[in-house]
Amino acid sequence: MSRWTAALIGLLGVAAALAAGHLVAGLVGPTASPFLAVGNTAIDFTPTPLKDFAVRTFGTYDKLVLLVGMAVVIAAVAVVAGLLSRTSPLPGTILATALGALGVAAVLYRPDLGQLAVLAPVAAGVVGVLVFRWLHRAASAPSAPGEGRRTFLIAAGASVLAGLGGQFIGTRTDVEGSRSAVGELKPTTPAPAIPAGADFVADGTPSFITPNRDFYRVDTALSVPRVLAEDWTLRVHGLVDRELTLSYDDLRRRDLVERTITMTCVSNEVGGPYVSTANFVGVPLRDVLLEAGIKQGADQLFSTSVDGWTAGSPVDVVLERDRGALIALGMNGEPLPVEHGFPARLVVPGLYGYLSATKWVVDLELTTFADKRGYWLERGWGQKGPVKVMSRIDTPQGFATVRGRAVVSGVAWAQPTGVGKVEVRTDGGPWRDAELATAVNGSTWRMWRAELDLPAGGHTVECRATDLKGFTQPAERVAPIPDGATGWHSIFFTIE
Ligand SMILES: Nc1nc2c(c(=O)[nH]1)N[C@H]1C(S)=C(S)[C@@H](COP(=O)(O)O)O[C@H]1N2
Ligand SMILES: [Mo]
Repeated sequence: MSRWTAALIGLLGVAAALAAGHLVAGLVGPTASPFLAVGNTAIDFTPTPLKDFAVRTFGTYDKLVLLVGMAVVIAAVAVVAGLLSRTSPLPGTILATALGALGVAAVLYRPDLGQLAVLAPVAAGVVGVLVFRWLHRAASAPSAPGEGRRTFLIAAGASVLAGLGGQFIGTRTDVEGSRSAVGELKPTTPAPAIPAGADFVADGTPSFITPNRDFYRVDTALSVPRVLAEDWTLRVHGLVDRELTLSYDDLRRRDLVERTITMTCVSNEVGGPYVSTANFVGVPLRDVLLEAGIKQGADQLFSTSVDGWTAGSPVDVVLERDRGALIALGMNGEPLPVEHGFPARLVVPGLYGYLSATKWVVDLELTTFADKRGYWLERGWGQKGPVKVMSRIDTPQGFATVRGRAVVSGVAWAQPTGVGKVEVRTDGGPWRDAELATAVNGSTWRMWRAELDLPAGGHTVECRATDLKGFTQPAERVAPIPDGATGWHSIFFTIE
């Protein structure tokens, strides 16, 4: 058997295994697909520094990078197994079995998958072994001329069909249909209109409201959970006087409030992009918790998403009357986009998302920090995540060349207090006040601009914000882990 044939047998055997797993997963739970289950489990087991590196480096594409990386590794292993199997099919058989076993382990580890889901990786293992041995036999001892080639084509074609079939069945849940059926979520209390002077878009800041398609996205979900509004419920339990189970209709029939809120990710580096602002529509979280009645001693609101991700928020913070924490159903005039948590998510102004902003939320448990630890707390991030005062230069971009008078502009945030001042300085000189855009509320970012009168040549510009309580963003550069970056953003640019 030639090396090419041997390598191809390895590849086709593994492709058949993954395709069979994907097909069965379409029936028993899409994330049970061995490829996705192993990927999701890999995400959960990835050491925190590597995960932070991935979020930092690849941003929203981190999952695509992981999927492609996994495909490359699996293909390489498949080729090696094929090459080792030139005389005996044993190495390939072992590989297919190992793939199935890895898939079973990954599926059992996933909190969102039932026992039935192991059928998907089991199918992958069995089909992988059978197809591999069948191809091997056809190539090493063909009973008719051309049998090898014919067998290969059948295996490749059937794998493609099975993979596509699994994808089709698995995504047949009509989550977009459910989203459109929700219709308009009309707030009884709309947010005040955004004043005209709230941003400096003409000078290069982002728009005050971030369009949904541009809103940053950070989560551990390799495939976005697809939950129908009509199937969704939220359970409130634990240290409460009465347990509640709320349906989507229960929530949307209440008086909905709309709040303009800036969300921030703790992984955001100084100058980074993980901050966005939206009008969220929902039910005050405080009201729901008070209805359930919180028992003495509960200091943690432990929220769980449908895919098993968890966050622990301080109870005293989510209960603050002025905090404005929401069980959000809508975002910028539409039901939440699926990637941002449809049917429902939490939004707590002034807390980083990792311990408060659970998307696809299905469970709220009142408990204690001593009893339970959320996903990122378990992985080395802080227990309390108040958003730190921060400012960012958006224009000019680093290393840009500017003609004539330079205008520097950007955003600053200090939720829930609000930004009182932004200062800029050039080339290490004295600080001077930037012009602030109209404030919207303390839980949103604030745009700023300053005109610079500088000679031609290279310059460094820095900014720093002060909140309305007088606290100024510190100079000290601190990395995001464990509770958020600090330091002044600084940009080098050239005036022509
Ligand atoms: N279910 C779930 N919710 C989640 C996360 C997650 O990984 N899974 N990530 C959190 C983090 S770290 C942040 S910063 C925000 C980001 O919300 P966005 O993707 O809508 O911007 O969601 C939070 N909610
Ligand atoms: Mo985050």
